[in-house]
Amino acid sequence: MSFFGKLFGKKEKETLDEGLNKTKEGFFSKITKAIAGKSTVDDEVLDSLEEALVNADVGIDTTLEIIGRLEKRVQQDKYLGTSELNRILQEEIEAILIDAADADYKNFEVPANKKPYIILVVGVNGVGKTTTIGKLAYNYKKAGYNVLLGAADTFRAAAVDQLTIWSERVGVPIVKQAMGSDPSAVAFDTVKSALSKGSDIVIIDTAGRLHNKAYLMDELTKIKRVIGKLLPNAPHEVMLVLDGSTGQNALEQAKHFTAATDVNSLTITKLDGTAKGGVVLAIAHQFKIPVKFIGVGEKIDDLLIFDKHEFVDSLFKL
Ligand SMILES: Nc1nc2c(ncn2[C@@H]2O[C@H](COP(=O)(O)OP(=O)(O)OP(=O)(O)O)[C@@H](O)[C@H]2O)c(=O)[nH]1
Ligand SMILES: [Mg+2]
Repeated sequence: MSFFGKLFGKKEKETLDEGLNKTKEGFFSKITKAIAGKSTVDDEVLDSLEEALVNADVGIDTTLEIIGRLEKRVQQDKYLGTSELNRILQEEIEAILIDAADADYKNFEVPANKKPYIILVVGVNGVGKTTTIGKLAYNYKKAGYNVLLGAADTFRAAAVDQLTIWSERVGVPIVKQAMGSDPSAVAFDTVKSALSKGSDIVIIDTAGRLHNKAYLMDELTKIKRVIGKLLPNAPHEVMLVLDGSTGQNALEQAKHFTAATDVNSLTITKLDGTAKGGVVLAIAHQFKIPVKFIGVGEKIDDLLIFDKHEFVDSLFKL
């Protein structure tokens, strides 16, 4: 049973199925080849499966965990047939993932006792931060929240324009300043405005590209400190956005970012149009931080809650 049950509706499921098409094709042809012509799950099948998973961008650590769990199941049931392998593989993959239900809220909801709820969106350039913010604003507004956007990516003029377009499209207010102004000052203004307006949710965009990596991390630390001065315990959520189409690079980025700054939620974008979606399994397994959302397209309703059951189910659905 899916945790989200009816909340993960027919339309969302179709969007997910469609978004994962390329990954599904790659994943399946590899797994099918690994077990072709075999009737029982022996060492040879497990070896081929291991290779198939690694080649499907699942990553070595996660693949070894999955194979280890399959080996145990095979030991329990010596005559386990390859026909049951798909189902067992699904079960074992699902068991090791961390999803939105492991976060402190589910669906497009935020905790009622944290108002305004501040989300700081971080990640390297081009991963889909601004687009994800537009989609989040749309979904949170639809769920009945008053949303306020903060354009703290002041590094490029186009960044403020891009977020402004999203704010108009969704119909939510935005706080911005001139290009080149201090990102922390924009974040401060945004939170202050949210407090006086009584906004429910604040989503702050940040620059992905600064002069260098140390500067970027310093900037994020400063933004967090400034927000925290206005509102204790804020930002409540620091969301790291990762580009799923970069496969193992996304995993590496997640490692570096989470080591340098306190991230407490993950969003993986661009899963449509890539065969590297297997990396979601690696990310959702290897980090204690929940994957909350996935991006499966450029349109406003192409952001989905990451529900591990639905994800694995779609991945294995032919
Ligand atoms: N296909 C697809 N494209 C996406 C998705 N999410 C974002 N994009 C596209 O990726 C490109 C970069 O997205 P942005 O939102 O501008 O990325 P960003 O992280 O804000 O980039 P910077 O502001 O330069 O740091 C845009 O062309 C988006 O339309 C997705 O889920 N699927
Ligand atoms: Mg941006």
